[in-house]
Amino acid sequence: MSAAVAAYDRNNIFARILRGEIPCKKVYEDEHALAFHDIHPQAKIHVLVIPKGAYVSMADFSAQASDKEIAGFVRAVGKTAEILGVVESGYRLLANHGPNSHQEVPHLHVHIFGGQALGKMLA
Ligand code: IU
Repeated sequence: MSAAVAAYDRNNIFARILRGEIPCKKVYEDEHALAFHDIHPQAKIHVLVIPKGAYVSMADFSAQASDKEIAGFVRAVGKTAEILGVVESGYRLLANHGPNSHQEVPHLHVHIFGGQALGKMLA
């Protein structure tokens, strides 16, 4: 299997947040991931979870990351949802990639939306 791996811009805004150069409103952090509130929330609760490694997309992540990083990231998403208190009421996960999806920041991020009834789809 071959996967195209996108070039990673080490100065993208989320890389700078990970390096502590730019502050964020942190929700959760562990060795694999950081979760923080989106600066332009599109729902009552809108949090981003990012892996600590240098990955642009889920395709890059799944092709390049270790099983430990992948498991750690997925667990961090689940843990963040728990911390936010949205597990029972429900929430939505979304990851944009590439121009068709309007990915704005070229570092893999999963959006968590919740805290309110969401429309059927965000597309
Ligand atoms: P997208 O999936 O790449 O389109 O989403 C990027 C998100 O990152 C978007 O919701 C922005 O509001 C958010 N964001 C942020 O939280 N902090 C920032 O400094 C920047 C963007 I730039």
